[in-house]
Amino acid sequence: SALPGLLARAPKAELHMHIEGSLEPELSFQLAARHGITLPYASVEALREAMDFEDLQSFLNLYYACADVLRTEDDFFELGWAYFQRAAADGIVHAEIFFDPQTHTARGVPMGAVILGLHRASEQARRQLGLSSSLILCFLRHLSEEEALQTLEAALPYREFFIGVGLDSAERDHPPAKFERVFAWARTLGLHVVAHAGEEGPAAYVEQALDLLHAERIDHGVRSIDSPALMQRLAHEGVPLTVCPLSNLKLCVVPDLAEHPLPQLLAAGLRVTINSDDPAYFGGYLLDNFRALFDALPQWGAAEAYALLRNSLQASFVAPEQKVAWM
Ligand code: ES4
Ligand code: ZN
Repeated sequence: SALPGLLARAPKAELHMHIEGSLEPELSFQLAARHGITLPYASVEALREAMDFEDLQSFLNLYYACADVLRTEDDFFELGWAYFQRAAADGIVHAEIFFDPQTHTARGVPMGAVILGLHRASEQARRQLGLSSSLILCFLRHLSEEEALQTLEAALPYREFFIGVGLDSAERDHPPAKFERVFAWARTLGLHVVAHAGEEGPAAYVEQALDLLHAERIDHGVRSIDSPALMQRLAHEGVPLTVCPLSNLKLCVVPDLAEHPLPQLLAAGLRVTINSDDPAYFGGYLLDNFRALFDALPQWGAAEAYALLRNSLQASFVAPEQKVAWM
């Protein structure tokens, strides 16, 4: 089925997008030139050709290497502003954006440069594009909980500029249980909590994210399909899943979009949303994800499209009045 044209302009929220994953090769080369950095690729084309991944880790290696060009508050502003312009063009009215401070502070970039640059882009997007947005600070799960605790502490002077914490990076062998204390602390600070789980890791990691971290949304969560009991629980509790179809395809989480578990998740009553994850690396922004998905699923039509859009607004962390105004 073709995606109804109306959908392109319908108001939608994006809830799972890593701002470092929106770094387009052109901007990478511009920033590298600005800072006198030599990238390990000869050209924009050579860097694009390197975006052929076999799993999550092979992607993360390139993603962390490219993030090295982000050095100053202005770099983070430009990164954020480029995303917001693309998001507005896709009809996104609200975005809750992940950032990975540890990727930057480990290289000597100040926490303030990261957060204040992104915040300035967010303010400009609100004023000039009518697009609201919030930041979610993600802990890198391949690092220790001690380092996550230090990161949250370093971000406390900027507490007013982010609304929640998340958990990302290499999932295998880094279960949610490893981060129970730092998530408990975040909750006492009034922060929202989300976590990547069930992308490459098992359904049991989704259960841990719910039971131990008290995650309000699960990022990815596609491996929940392996556990009928968990599927029932997610449907019953109305836990949103932020699913990223092109990401799953590019990282070989699914062999083909036609075999994506999304139709089963939606049919089982789960509150699923569609998101772009790392759009500069995975072949497209939010509408590209919708288009690719609907092209691959002939059984889906306008009813499914609107359910997914409604879920995105409903699963956001904005005030209930704002949700009503959008719908
Ligand atoms: C990520 Cl696709 C994905 N999975 C886990 N962590 C990530 N960080 C950026 N993209
Ligand atoms: Zn992600």
